[in-house]
Amino acid sequence: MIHRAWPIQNKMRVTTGFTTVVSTLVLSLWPILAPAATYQVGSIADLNARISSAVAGDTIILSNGVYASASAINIIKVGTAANPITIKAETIGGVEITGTKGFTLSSPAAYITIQGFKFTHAGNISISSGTSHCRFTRNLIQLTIPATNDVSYINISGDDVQIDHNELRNKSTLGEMLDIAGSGSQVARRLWVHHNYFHDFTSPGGNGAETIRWGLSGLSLSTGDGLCEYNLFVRCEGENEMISNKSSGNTYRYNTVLDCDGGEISQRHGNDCLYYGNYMRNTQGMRIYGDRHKIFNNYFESNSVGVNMGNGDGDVYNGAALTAHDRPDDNVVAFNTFIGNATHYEMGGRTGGLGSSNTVVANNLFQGGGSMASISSSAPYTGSWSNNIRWQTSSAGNMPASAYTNVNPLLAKDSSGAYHIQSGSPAIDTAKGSYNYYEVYSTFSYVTNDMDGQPRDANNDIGADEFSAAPVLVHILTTNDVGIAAGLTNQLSVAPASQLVPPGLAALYAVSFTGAVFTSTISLSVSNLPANTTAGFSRIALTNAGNSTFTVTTTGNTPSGNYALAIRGIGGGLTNTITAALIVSANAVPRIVTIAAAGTNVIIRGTNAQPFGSYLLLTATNLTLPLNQWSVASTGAFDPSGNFNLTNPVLSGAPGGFYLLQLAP
Ligand SMILES: [Ca+2]
Ligand SMILES: [Ca+2]
Ligand SMILES: [Ca+2]
Ligand SMILES: [Ca+2]
Repeated sequence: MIHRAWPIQNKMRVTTGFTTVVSTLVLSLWPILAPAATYQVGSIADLNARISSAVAGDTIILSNGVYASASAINIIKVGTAANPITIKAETIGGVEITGTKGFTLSSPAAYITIQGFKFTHAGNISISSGTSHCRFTRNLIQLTIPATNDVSYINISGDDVQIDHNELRNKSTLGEMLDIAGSGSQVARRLWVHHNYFHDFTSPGGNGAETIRWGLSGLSLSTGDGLCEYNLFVRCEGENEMISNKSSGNTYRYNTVLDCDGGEISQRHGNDCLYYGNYMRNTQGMRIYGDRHKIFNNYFESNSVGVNMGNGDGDVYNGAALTAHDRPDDNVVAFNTFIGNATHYEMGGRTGGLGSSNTVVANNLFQGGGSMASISSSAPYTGSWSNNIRWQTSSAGNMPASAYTNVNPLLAKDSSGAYHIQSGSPAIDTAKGSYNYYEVYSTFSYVTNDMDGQPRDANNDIGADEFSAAPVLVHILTTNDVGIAAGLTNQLSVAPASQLVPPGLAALYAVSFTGAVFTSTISLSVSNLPANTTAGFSRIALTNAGNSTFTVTTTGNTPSGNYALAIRGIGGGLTNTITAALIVSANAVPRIVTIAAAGTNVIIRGTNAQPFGSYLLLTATNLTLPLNQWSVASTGAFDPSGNFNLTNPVLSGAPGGFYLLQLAP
């Protein structure tokens, strides 16, 4: 197939013969004047050409296939909020970009959406400073980076970037999966990272292999207002800092971090960040530097450490270098659930360390595992401890006896695999406000929900879980919740939506599947067929994404009528249904719909014929002439839809005539 970079809706109007030529001449002028349109292209060269002339609202579709890039695919175009420029794969996961480099978005690019690609090229993806509102969604990113190169999957310096529903996997080189910088001393603002699946980052050795590095020391006092939520991280072990936050005012919530041995969420630089509603299991927990962070509603299970309050080697507020391990001041660790961690809460040692100051540790629930609080005596530690629950931890460590109640919190695992408090738990309604080290009282008014996303009631429960019957909005994420196919509400599509067939003929539909779960397979079936009809799919099983031709074959005994065929795709725990209309006509009688003179031609159009059936076009000057004396003007076959469109030359000065369509025997 030749892919022409014309608007698709206009391609559909191209018909046959002389009409094609006219359409080509007209349509080739359209892009100059074009309003927003949808284009399909089949090469990198055509993609680049179409990008270079894109206007707000355009959608550019790259046909499924594998394409090798020889250089960056540069984008500097500007869409709008209402009319973004969308560049997408024909189907999600159906287009792979190999070669040297993928998309590079540079100033002033804005409102650009990149959707559905598989990126395996060697160089990074870049969203530069000066861009805004660009989005990468439902892409699979597994770059082919030479082993000794320091390359990130995506470098982000633009504002209002959205990175969602991507799968970023299998990295083993220096460089981040998401490398967030900025411009001047300002970190990229309002970045939204959500519903991504980050997994299998193996250590190349050394620093600079964070799964996400959000800022830099030199940007750390600028406010990012970033939001990192509903992401799943599995086996992200590029280095100890699984996430390294190096800017201020960001929120990390509702993420799930599993099996990142030695990997931690590192609050490395910056102030005023929120960490809440995160689930961490078999990791190195959270490590905190900087001031005024709030760590609440988190669920820490079977980690080497739950929360590691850093031991500073400088105080940025008092002029220490931005690269310092800023002494943690005025942080809050409250309403968390700690289960079976080797050490639940600690401040480690540091030679000459400044320690940490004024940390509130309150209303947490500790069960099993090792020490509740292991505080190095090599540096100052100040704070307050109050109203925690301890049950079967190996020791209280440095937590004062007045700061906890030793009582069974009645925890039990629910179907999501997380321990929750049960009816009758002493944690229910027993949380309290707390004074900090400086005798300032807090009611924790910002704790308005729990680790399930359920609202806190009038009397907060101790720990991350509020005992509640409200809908659960947050849970330990699985691969069903994140990545390129998560959240798609209708993964099946069918085209055309309706087919008309006379009895005895077949109707063909294209069924497309864009994936329920990345690794899942669906099997296709159909119901609601008319009597005396058979049906089949060219491919019964589709994995991740693909197409199947669905054929319905009627017989002479198929009753006429209008049938809503229910096509189902079942798999991955989901059933998707889509309806295709099949209209079985009474026996076909072709008819001429229009007949008109056009220059030296007469054009006859008609419908309702047997698809692919043969015909004779007869002509005579005298309508009463016996049929066997009419002459044959032309012969041919009806098109697949049973339509016909005949162009016949008429000699200049010829007398008027009559036409008759005869079905070939
Ligand atoms: Ca690091
Ligand atoms: Ca500080
Ligand atoms: Ca309560
Ligand atoms: Ca709850």
